[in-house]
Amino acid sequence: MTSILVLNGPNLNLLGTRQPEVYGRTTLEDIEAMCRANASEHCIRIGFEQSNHEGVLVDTIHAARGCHDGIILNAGAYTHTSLALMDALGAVDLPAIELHLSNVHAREDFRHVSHIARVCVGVICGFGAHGYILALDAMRAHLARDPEHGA
Ligand code: CA2
Repeated sequence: MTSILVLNGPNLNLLGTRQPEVYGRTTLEDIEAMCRANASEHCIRIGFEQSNHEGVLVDTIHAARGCHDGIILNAGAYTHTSLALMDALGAVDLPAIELHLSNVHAREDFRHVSHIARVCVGVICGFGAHGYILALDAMRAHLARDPEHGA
């Protein structure tokens, strides 16, 4: 059965509690429930994880090899700073999608830079919590096209 890791970076555990005008009122637990419902509808498995620590995110990406067929990563602010996450994604040879709740291109200049995008098959941003469902749909479609990782 196809399995997708949904990995969330720093501060995303605070979703729904602060800055609702930017990130909405949906909590990360709500998003996990939405992702699990979508996965079961499409008969796939998901892993759903969050860490505030760059090294833990690197370890989690490494551990995805052999367990998951693709990675959806909202790396939070590490998107804009982390060469370690870029290297980890490049090393595991799993298709990855970069995801953001907000439209990072409509925000501060430093959010326009992504070190992760170059090792991702695509980027989804600006659709709030629904972006997670868009990313799951996009990853399923991508895996279905790829005979090495297909269902
Ligand atoms: O839009 C996104 O999903 C981001 O990845 C969110 C990151 C930000 O650094 C990226 O540029 C874009 C920040 C996550 C912070 O989440 C909070 C949630 C509630 C309250 C405060 C922060």
